[in-house]
Amino acid sequence: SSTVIRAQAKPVAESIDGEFYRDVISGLRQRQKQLSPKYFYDALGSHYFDQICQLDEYYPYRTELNLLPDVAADLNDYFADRGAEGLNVVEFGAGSLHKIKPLLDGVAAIRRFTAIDISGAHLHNACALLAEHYPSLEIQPIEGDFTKPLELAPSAATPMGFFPGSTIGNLNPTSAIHFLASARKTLGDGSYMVLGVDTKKDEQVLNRAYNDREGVTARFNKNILTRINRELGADFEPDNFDHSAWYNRERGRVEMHLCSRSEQSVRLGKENFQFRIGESIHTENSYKYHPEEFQQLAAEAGWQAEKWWLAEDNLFSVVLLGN
Ligand code: AVI
Repeated sequence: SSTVIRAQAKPVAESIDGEFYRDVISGLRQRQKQLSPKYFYDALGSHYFDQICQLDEYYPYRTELNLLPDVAADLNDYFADRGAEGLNVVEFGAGSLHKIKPLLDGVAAIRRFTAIDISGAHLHNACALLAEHYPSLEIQPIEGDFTKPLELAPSAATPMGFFPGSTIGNLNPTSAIHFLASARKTLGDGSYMVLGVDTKKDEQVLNRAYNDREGVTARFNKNILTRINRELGADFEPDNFDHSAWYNRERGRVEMHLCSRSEQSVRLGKENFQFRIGESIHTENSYKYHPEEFQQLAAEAGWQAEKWWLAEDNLFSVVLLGN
């Protein structure tokens, strides 16, 4: 049977003096109020995100998933004669582990799988399910914030980072460079990284993807307020905020906001935060990149683009980086 190595159970930041609290307070004190999108992913938020991935309008998930078998076939050839010790795939922000399957099915060199995610319960369930289907794979779940450096369990296998879904787009370009540099440190010299990168495209396609007709993205967005109420004791009325998302062409990103429907005051700890009608909390950016733009960004973090895959109509891209 498969080996599940060292499950780390570290609560993320739920206490009143913890990181979550400090981040929320400092975000709400800004002139443009903001919250980090990493806090979307509690159990319910992860569930909403899985629902988003099934929406017609949300092209990134299925487009990347359809591209991954081709990626896997090419990676299989690429790694066929590079090192007998095989590959340790390290997935950053592993979520539901749907994306790793095409790689596990198609790349013979993969021996080990290290899955890092902030949502512990979700991660451990997903790893247990994966272990049933891949009995000879070594699986290591790590509960934690993938944007911070971490230590991999010692292994002779060559590390290959995996960061699908265009999650890199949720970091601003400077943070994306920091993340890629920190991932390079975690993975080490002579390592690789496979990333999903969403492309710049028709604005209507982008706007539809973040404004679905069923309102799932709106629920996903507002859930961050429900989470702050539950875990930090705030008194947000989530229905007193409107979901708003649009493509900002100048910045090359889709922005998500929560806009106050009325003049209102929200209490958190000892502070009251005032909202004007229409005033927003900026909850997420989703940057879109031309391949050349992304290649340049990766180079600043010490990575070279070895291979690119583009989906039909250039709707989404996958890149293999090496160092
Ligand atoms: C996880 N991430 C890549 C998604 C995105 O498209 O930026 C999160 C998301 N936000 C709204 N819909 C999906």
